[in-house]
Amino acid sequence: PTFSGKLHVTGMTCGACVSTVTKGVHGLDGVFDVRVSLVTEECLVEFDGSKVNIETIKEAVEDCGFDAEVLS
Ligand code: 9UX
Repeated sequence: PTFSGKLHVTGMTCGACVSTVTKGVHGLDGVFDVRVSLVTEECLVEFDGSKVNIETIKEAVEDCGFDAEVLS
C-alpha cells in the first residue's frame, strides 16, 4: 500500500541541505518519492507502508542533522 506523509523540517538553510535530506530519505527501503522544500520547510514522502513508516522517515531526516516533526 502506498502511503503519503508530511514532515516539517527545520534547520535547512541551503540547497545542499535539501539535497542531503532528499537523499537520506530516498535511501530508505520502501520510499518511492521525496520532495523537500526549503521555502515551506516541508518534506513530502510517498512510501510503501508495509516496508517503512513515517516515524522511521522522521528519524532518517534527524540522522541527516535536521529536526523534524510529523505533520500527517
Ligand atoms: Mo549548506 Mo546545509 O552550505 O547542512 S549544506 S547549510
